[in-house]
Amino acid sequence: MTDEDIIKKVKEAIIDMDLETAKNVCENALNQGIKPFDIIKDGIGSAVKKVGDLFETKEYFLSELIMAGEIITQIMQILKPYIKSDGKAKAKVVLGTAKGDMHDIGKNIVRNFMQAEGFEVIDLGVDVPTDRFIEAIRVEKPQILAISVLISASMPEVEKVMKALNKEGLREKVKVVIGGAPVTQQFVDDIGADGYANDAIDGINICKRWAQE
Ligand code: B12
Repeated sequence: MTDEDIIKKVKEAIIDMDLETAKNVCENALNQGIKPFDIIKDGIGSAVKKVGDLFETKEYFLSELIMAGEIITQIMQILKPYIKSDGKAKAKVVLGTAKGDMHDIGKNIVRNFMQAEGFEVIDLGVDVPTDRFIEAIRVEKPQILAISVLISASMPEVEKVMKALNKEGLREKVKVVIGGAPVTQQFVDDIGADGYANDAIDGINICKRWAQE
């Protein structure tokens, strides 16, 4: 089977909610030498887009979103050991999902990649209110703040964090990168953050650049 065929099978297994096949195909993909991020981007990424579309058109329901989330979490456990670092120590990052938002699969992928790249990551979890972000920045003194947001309703919460950083005099102390499906470069510019990441690798490349500055 070609790499493309096998990645297509990962995608189909997630859309079909077939956990066992998804796990088996992922293992085959890794054995065949396919890079974990290609599985994440072209397999998982395009599957979740389809699952999201089916949810919007009411062909799938919340139970399918939950199941897709569970399958992806389990696939990530298989991929994690294959995500390798170049070993150089990087910067400290405070990471969290915006208030009101419980999505954490993308955030956890970002965390795994960052840790593999030698970043020290303080993961505040999901549904993180502004105060907790601010407190963590005061206490941990990270060089980077990374926020994930998946639902549009929580996007204003990210803006609140930016306003609080300014108000508390912390804005100059951290670079801020935002990622997640509804985020755009325009949104990042509008709220005055520093970086927009389309996917985890994009985000990590931005952070690596900042760490070297
Ligand atoms: C799985 C899923 C769930 C699971 C989440 C499980 C979990 N533990 O995370 C559950 C079932 C809990 C769920 C719940 C809901 N969900 Co939901 N969910 C999804 C789904 C299908 C996949 C999301 C996912 O995990 N993607 C896989 C990861 C790998 O992709 P990702 O998150 O985009 O992350 C990548 C990049 O964006 C980036 N990235 C992400 N964050 C960050 C951060 C930084 C700093 C960086 C650098 C990069 C980065 O890197 C990642 C890897 O490359 C999406 C569909 C979609 N198109 O996204 C809907 C979706 C996000 N959900 C949606 C909705 C509406 C809901 C609910 C409101 C449904 C309901 N009626 O209850 C609730 C919300 C609950 C809440 N308060 O948060 C909508 C949001 C619409 C919107 N724009 O507001 C979507 C888009 C579905 C849709 N098309 O309608 N959901």
